[in-house]
Amino acid sequence: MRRTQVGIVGAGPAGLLLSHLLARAGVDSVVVENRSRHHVEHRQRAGLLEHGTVSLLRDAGLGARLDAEGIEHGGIYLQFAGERHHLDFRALVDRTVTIYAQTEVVKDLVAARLADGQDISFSVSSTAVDAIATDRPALRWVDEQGRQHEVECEAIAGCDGFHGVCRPSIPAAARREYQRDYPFAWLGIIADAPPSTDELIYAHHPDGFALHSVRSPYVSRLYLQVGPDEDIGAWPDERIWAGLQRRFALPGWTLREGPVREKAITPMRSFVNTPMRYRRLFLAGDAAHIVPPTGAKGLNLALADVAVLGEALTALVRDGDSRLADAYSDACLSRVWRATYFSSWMTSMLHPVPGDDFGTQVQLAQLRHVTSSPAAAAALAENYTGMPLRIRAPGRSVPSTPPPVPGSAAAPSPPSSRGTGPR
Ligand code: RFL
Ligand code: PHB
Repeated sequence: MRRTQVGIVGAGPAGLLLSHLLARAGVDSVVVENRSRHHVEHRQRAGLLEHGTVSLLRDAGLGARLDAEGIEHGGIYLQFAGERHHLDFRALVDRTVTIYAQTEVVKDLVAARLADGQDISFSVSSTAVDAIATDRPALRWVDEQGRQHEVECEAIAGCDGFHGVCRPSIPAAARREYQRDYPFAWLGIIADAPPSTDELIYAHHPDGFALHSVRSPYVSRLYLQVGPDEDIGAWPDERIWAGLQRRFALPGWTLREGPVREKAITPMRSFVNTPMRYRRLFLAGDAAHIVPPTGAKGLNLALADVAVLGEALTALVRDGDSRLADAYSDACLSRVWRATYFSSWMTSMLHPVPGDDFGTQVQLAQLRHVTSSPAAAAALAENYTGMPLRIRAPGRSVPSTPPPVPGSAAAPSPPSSRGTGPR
């Protein structure tokens, strides 16, 4: 039987970065993925990297294209009651975020792994994990040509997303799930239209939430709140643009339209599985937790998990030291719950629920608070730009300077109101 040190299920951002970090520390891994390389490299998802995620990728030698093509943003706009307000993250917490699509992170990771000689098995089927309670768990799959494979591992990393096979393979009595579903969904489009804004616009409107994000100087990413069971067939492009135009409308500002290249509806859910480990099976990323996309935390959490897991597995399988592996779940869950709280708070503040007039007034009061109080704005900025990683990637040190304390010398200036739109 073939052997490896770490069997990795899933070649999404979590699985690929884990394999990369382990290789840099001299640890051998096998990666299996049930979709094609083209599919994982072109699946439209996240687009926003926290400050610490950018440092992590750079420190792992993955910064070249990110530095050349990533678009640094120093704040966001919050729009409500017919006005657009700017939150200046640089002034508030001395932090920025970077727009760099998940598709590009995955392309960079696949290229780096293949250049390194890593074997990634794409388009597999019948993935299964076995003997996870022992020191020699096994990973099985059937390749594209129908051949069966089995690899004996020292540990298995379940990086196979929310619908993967790893989490359900943990005995029900050994784990607990926490879940909240939201009564709405996001309809997202990619449009060949130059962005109409220099920074992201989160808009609260009586018709529902809308978000204007960007992908490049020529491509916009836009989202619109729809009902939870909405059919994409009921949303021809003209209806989507009309909805976006209404929700973003401001005097003197125009939303540029263009051909819609892709559209899809995403349900909104918060989900956490605890603990994130069962014996020699470690869960990371969406396999362990899901956040609604409003705070842009999912991809960042997935990469933060594997930064911790890379160190823990290196110590376990290379040095025979289980202390970091034992600390892995708790170390990740404190960040996970923090991001779960923040993304559920952002989601609740920005999505009006039809018929809930009381709730809408509370949302508007919260929005007025975060756009007028430097303390409230700094709390949003601190969470949005991301908590410091405070971990070491294998072989390298990730610097982590905490953001300034509001009221200190580097204190934030009050958020500015810009009723007329972006600079
Ligand atoms: P992934 O990306 O789902 O990768 C898991 C991989 O495992 C494979 N797989 C299997 N392979 C082998 N055998 C099996 N049995 C398998 N079952 C599954 C899958 O094919 C897949 O390739 O999980 P990972 O690596 O944990 O990464 C998580 C992120 O993808 C996710 O959290 C983000 O995309 C969430 N998200 C956002 N996160 C951010 O940080 N910032 C954002 O701006 C942001 N925007 C978003 C988002 C997610 C969205 N959608 C569509 C869910 C916007 C949207 C619309
Ligand atoms: C995106 O660019 O896809 C994006 C940005 C910010 C979010 C969610 C998604 O909060």
